[in-house]
Amino acid sequence: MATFTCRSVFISDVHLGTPDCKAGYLLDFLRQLRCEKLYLVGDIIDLEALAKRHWWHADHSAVLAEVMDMARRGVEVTYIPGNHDAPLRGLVGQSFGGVRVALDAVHEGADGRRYRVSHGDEFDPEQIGRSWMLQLGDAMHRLICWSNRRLHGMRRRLELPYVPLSIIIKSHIGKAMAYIRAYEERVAADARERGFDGHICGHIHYGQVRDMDGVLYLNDGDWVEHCTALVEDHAGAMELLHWSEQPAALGRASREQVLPSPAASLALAPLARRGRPSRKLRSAA
Ligand SMILES: [Mn+2]
Repeated sequence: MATFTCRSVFISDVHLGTPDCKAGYLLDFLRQLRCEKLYLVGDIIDLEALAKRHWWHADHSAVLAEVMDMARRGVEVTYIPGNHDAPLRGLVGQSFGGVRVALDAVHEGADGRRYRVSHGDEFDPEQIGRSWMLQLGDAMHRLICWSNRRLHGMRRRLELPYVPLSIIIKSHIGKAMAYIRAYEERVAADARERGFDGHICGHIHYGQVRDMDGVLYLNDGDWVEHCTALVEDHAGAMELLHWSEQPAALGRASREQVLPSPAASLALAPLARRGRPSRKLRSAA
């Protein structure tokens, strides 16, 4: 099997325990991965969804088994709970099979840059309380996920690569983009205030590599719609990677140069080299 080698990997918003999780792609990624550090940046197991409705798939167990196996092989695994797996915050400071649970972390890059790592819900004021806006947002998100599943199934039958639908919708909704931009500003301002070179988070399901006035905003995206991971090479360069039939780089930040990931590239990159998938992948959806 081919291997993908790097120094560190950051993934979040996997939402295991929901039918929208693209566990098949994630499993494929993890099985090829050879890294030294793995950060699970929150919302890995959707305990909130599981509490409402029990749903599970064998692939979801396989993802957890793969992570545990990586820890056994000596990979330094850190689990930072998010808002959908918040009960695990009660286990902060403990270790399970070599997986360390922490509220947040400081990652020192191979090039000496220092990043704070957290899920990122603390920068999302709309999470406070269950307002009707949030309920509406939830219903909208479910509708988008449902449409995305339908579209994905259709495209798979036609043997076209996976395309995230919501990113296309989101990119066209000015209000959503303004919200994302304001969120990024809050995260970057906090990193600047704390004296870090950047902040690595997830939460908003919108992967991004961006320089914000000298501070790096790095969002590792999600495995519900976009199947993205943030990876660090052995020189310290950070890259946002989309992983499906045709992996694509969606932004890169080395010490010398930052190539940001514009919304258009995020939406279209998986389409750029459209063709028949080189290998069959299973999907959990
Ligand atoms: Mn979250």
